[in-house]
Amino acid sequence: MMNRWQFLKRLAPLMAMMALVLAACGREDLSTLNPQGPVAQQQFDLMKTSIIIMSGVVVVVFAISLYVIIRFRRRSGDKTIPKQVEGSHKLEIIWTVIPIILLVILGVPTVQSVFDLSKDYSKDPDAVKVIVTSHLYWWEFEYPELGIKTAQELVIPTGKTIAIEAKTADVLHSFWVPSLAGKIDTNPAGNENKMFFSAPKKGVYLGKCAELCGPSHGLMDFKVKSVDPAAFDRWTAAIKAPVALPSDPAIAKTFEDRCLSCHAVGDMGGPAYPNLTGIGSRESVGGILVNVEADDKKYSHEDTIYNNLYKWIKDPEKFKPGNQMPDHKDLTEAELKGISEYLAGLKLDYE
Ligand code: HEC
Ligand SMILES: [Cu+2]
Repeated sequence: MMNRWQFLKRLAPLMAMMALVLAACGREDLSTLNPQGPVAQQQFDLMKTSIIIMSGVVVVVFAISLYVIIRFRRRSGDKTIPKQVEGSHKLEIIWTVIPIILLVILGVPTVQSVFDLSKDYSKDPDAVKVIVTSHLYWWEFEYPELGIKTAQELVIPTGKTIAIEAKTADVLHSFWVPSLAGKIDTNPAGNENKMFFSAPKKGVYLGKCAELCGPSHGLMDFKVKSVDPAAFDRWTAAIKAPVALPSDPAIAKTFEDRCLSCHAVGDMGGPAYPNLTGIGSRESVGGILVNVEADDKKYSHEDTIYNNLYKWIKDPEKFKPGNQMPDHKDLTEAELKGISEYLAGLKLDYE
C-alpha cells in the first residue's frame, strides 16, 4: 500500500499545476474578483456572501468534528457503549433549522440578483443596443439603432446601459467580459440571449470566448472600450464617414480585388466579415495582436499597428490556427506594405 509520504509526493505535481493555473487566473483585467461595473459588482457580492457563509459552515463543522473526535474517543480499557442519541428531537431540529436559515440568507439575495440581472433593456430608449454575433474566431458588434457594424472592439459610452443581444453565426460560443459582467452563451439555431452591463469608468476591458469552440478558441479575444459619452458620439459619427481607397491605384486595385471581396471599409465591400473601418485606431489586430508600444520604445504605437497588420495579412493562420481568412503570402512586398500602411492609416478621430 502507498504510504502517506508517497501519496503526498504523487500529489505534489498536481498541486503545483493547480497553483500555476490559479495564478494565471489572477490576471487583473480578466478577473471577476476586480469588478469594474455594477453588474459585475452585484455578481461579486453574491460570490462573497456565499463564500463567507460556506466558510463559516466549514469552520463550525470542522470544529465540532474535532471536538467530538477528541472528547468522545475510545479510551483504553473503556468497554462501555456510549449513550445513544438516535432520534434526538433536539439535535434533529438544530441540524435542520440552521441550514434552512443559512439557505434563506443565501437564497434571498440570489433570487433578487437573478431577477435584477435578467431585466430586459432592449426596449429601453436610454440603453445602447448591441447585437453581438460570434464567429469562428471573431466577434461582430452591430449597433442596429446607429447603423454601425464593427468587429473585435465594442466601443461604449461610460455610464450607459448596454443592452446585448447575443447570437452566433456558426457554433456555440460564449460572450464574456469578466470585469464587467458574467457570461452569456451565443446559441446556434437562431436563438438569441439577452444581457446587459455598464461601465462607469473609462477603460479597456478584455473579453474572451468562454465556450470551447475550436482550435483558436483561446485566441478569440475582444475588447470593450468605454469612452465618455461625447467621445462615443464622435466615434459613431467618425465610423460612418466615407473612406477612400488607397491612393496608389495599383494597391487600391489589389485591395479591392483581394480584400473587399470579404471585408468592408466605409460603404465599400462585403458585410459578412470583420468590418475594417477605423482599424488603425483599434487596440489590437485580430483581437490578439495587441497594438501597444513595445516596452523598450523600439517601435512606436504606429509601427506596432503597421507591423501587426503586416504579419496578420501575410499569414493569419500563424496567429489563429483554423481561422477563416486566407493567407496572402502570394502578394508582393510592395502590396503587403501598401495595404498595411493604408489600413494603419484608417483612424477614427474621437478620443
Ligand atoms: C475569404 C474572406 C477574406 C478575405 C479574402 C480576406 N479576409 Fe481578412 N479576415 C477574414 C476573416 C474571417 C477574419 C477574422 C479572422 C479571425 O479573427 O478569426 C479576417 C480578419 C482580418 C483582419 C483583422 C480584423 C480585426 O477586426 O482585427 C484584418 C486586418 C484583415 N482581415 C485584413 C485583410 C486584408 C488586408 C485582406 C486582403 C489582402 C483580407 N483581410 C482578405 C476574411 C477574409
Ligand atoms: Cu468561441
